Amino acid sequence: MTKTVLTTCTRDCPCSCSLIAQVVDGRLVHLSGNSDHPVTRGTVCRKAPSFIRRLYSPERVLTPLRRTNTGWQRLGWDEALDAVADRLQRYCATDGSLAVLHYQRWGNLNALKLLNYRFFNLLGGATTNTGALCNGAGVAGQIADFGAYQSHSPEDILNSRFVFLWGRNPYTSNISQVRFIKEARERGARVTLVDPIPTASNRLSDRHLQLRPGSDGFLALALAKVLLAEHLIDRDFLAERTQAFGEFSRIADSYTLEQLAQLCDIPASVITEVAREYGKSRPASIWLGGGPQRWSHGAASFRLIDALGALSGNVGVPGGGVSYMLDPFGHLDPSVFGQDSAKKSRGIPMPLIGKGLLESENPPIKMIMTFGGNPVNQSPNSQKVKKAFEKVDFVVVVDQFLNDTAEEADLFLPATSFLEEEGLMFSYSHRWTGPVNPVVGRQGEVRTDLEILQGLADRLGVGQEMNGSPRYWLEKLTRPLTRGNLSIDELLAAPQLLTQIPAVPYEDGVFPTPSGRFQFAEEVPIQVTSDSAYPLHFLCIHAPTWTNSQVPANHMDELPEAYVHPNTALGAGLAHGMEATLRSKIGGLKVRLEVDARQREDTVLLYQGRWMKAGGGANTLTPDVMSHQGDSATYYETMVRLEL
Ligand SMILES: Nc1nc2c(c(=O)[nH]1)N[C@H]1C(S)=C(S)[C@@H](COP(=O)(O)OP(=O)(O)OC[C@H]3O[C@@H](n4cnc5c(=O)[nH]c(N)nc54)[C@H](O)[C@@H]3O)O[C@H]1N2
Ligand SMILES: Nc1nc2c(c(=O)[nH]1)N[C@H]1C(S)=C(S)[C@@H](COP(=O)(O)OP(=O)(O)OC[C@H]3O[C@@H](n4cnc5c(=O)[nH]c(N)nc54)[C@H](O)[C@@H]3O)O[C@H]1N2
Ligand code: SF4
Ligand SMILES: [Mo]
Repeated sequence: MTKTVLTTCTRDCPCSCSLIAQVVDGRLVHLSGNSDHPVTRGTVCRKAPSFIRRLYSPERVLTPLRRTNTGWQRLGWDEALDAVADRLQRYCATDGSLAVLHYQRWGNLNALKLLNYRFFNLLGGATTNTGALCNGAGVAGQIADFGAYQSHSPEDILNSRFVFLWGRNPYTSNISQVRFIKEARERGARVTLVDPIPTASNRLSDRHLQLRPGSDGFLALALAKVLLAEHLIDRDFLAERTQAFGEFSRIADSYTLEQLAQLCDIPASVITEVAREYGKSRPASIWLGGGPQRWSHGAASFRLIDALGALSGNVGVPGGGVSYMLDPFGHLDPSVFGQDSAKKSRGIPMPLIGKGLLESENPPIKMIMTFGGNPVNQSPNSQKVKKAFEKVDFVVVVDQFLNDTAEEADLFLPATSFLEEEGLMFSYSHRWTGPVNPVVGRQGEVRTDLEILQGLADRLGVGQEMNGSPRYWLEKLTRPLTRGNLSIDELLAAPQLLTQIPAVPYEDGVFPTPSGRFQFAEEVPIQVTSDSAYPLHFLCIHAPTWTNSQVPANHMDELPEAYVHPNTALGAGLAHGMEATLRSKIGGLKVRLEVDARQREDTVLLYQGRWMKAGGGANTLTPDVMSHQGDSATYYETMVRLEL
């Protein structure tokens, strides 16, 4: 028997694609895009077949496991939950609830996962992971300027005459935007890509500014200098809607165009040409990706880019804007997270989690429970994180696969995939919700995060407070929406437009900053990163064919490829296809060289995510440094050298 089920992809991905699953005799055979969806419009990415392979993978864990001296041993759910509840009770009684670290990430963005916070709050308040691995610096920069972080609706790009794709590669990480960009170009929009590496998005662009990594702020300032010099600015907007324009102009005056051109490694003549095009095409939009903000000075770079929007008056207008992302959970009821029950709270910033764990005291962390993340692999300075996890008394990993973090676990609890559970999705790039429906029956004995925590809550005397079906909790979470024009039935039946999110932010010209105006940056705390012992920028970016550390089996045991310019290989006495070592000041990683004449000579490109236990581990090279603003990881600031 064949049936189709409508669901929504829950991957940590801006698209939140509406999907149609084809099921034959109870087995998922195909995932396709839902062509009725107004934004994702039938797209589905090339990763989708791997979702099916992961669902049925022989490597997937289907029962709880306990580590013993002789390896992993299966155990029943009752025994597993008794063991976890016993430990939770013990540490809470002797050391206090802060001795437990609840490590939550977003391998599955289903809104129900927010209930995980409720459980740990009911215990009295656990230590949580704070800060960001992903977007914190960029968000901090946008909040400083606009008072919030909001994004234009993806389809609004059709109104643009000029588009910057700035450190953003929709082909890898926002595939549903590709069609809109193509259509915008058909309507005459010109597209400029700003990225230190050549990406598939070169195909979407008329021009590629292959700047020095990390120098985006200088490029933005150079563009601003031309806009100012050539009066390509919106004087009314600047006078009525902005703050600190004078200070910003003085920053621009303090550099020559030639100095800035050298700092970002783009010729002044090209900068002038691009600035003229941006300044003269109205409306013009800037679409930011994560790359320019995974640096210590990431927030400052974003602020200087935001300034271009304000200078040219491309803020609050259709087809304009400086768009990064939306807050996916901003419209839900936070009281459901149960913060009131927590008597204590403490955070360990994710970029420094190894250090934070090793130095934790009063009380030290005795137990960790991880959900939806692979911190040993994905945090900077992985080896330090691994050592820190080893020192913790009791580690419980809730996941689907025995990844690098599971290597450090005492107990492993097998989680459902999004294809086996109910829920609701909120996107971080568009305004549509999406229902998550179980597409097939569950494999083995896997349970949802919610069911696991309900089982623990029962054992710890707070069962009443966690009880309830997915629908019950979704209804509570979405109360701010359902009080308006949407019912829970509608939300669970089909994608719904959240009309409270504006398609064009700041259209009224009012900004939620202290002054109510757009706030220009008043200083430029940016520098070019360099290190004579480690002369190459290590761009360990997101892979086109997998998400973060969810690497398909056929790529797992391959040596990671490092893409370098031929002269870079030659300089190290190496050639295409050879094995080599990348060395940073904290570690080494074996790679296979891919020589590519399109790369910059000062850059190594490597797709991150492969597991340390399979010979990968980009983050064995990335130091644990936190951004100046936004408590974010600074992966791309890492410098390396190439060795035989
Ligand atoms: N296929 C795939 N899709 C994904 C993911 C994945 O791992 N794989 N991850 C998901 C996640 S967690 C996220 S956060 C999102 C978004 O993830 P993003 O980080 O926004 O990903 P990209 O759009 O690839 O943009 C990163 C781009 O920034 C460039 N870059 C690096 N350093 C700099 C710099 O200094 N300046 C400039 N201008 N550019 C720079 C990189 O070369 C790269 O092309 O993608 C999601 N989607
Ligand atoms: N070097 C380098 N490192 C990076 C980045 C980079 O660009 N370069 N990017 C950073 C970014 S942007 C991000 S967002 C982080 C991502 O880092 P993480 O958030 O740790 O992401 P993943 O490695 O994808 O881990 C997600 C895990 O969730 C599991 N999972 C999926 N669904 C469920 C579920 O329903 N329940 C439970 N319990 N588990 C589930 C998956 O099996 C997987 O192991 O990494 C960061 N790390
Ligand atoms: S593009 Fe993103 S949301 Fe769409 S199917 Fe792929 S991973 Fe899922
Ligand atoms: Mo991310």
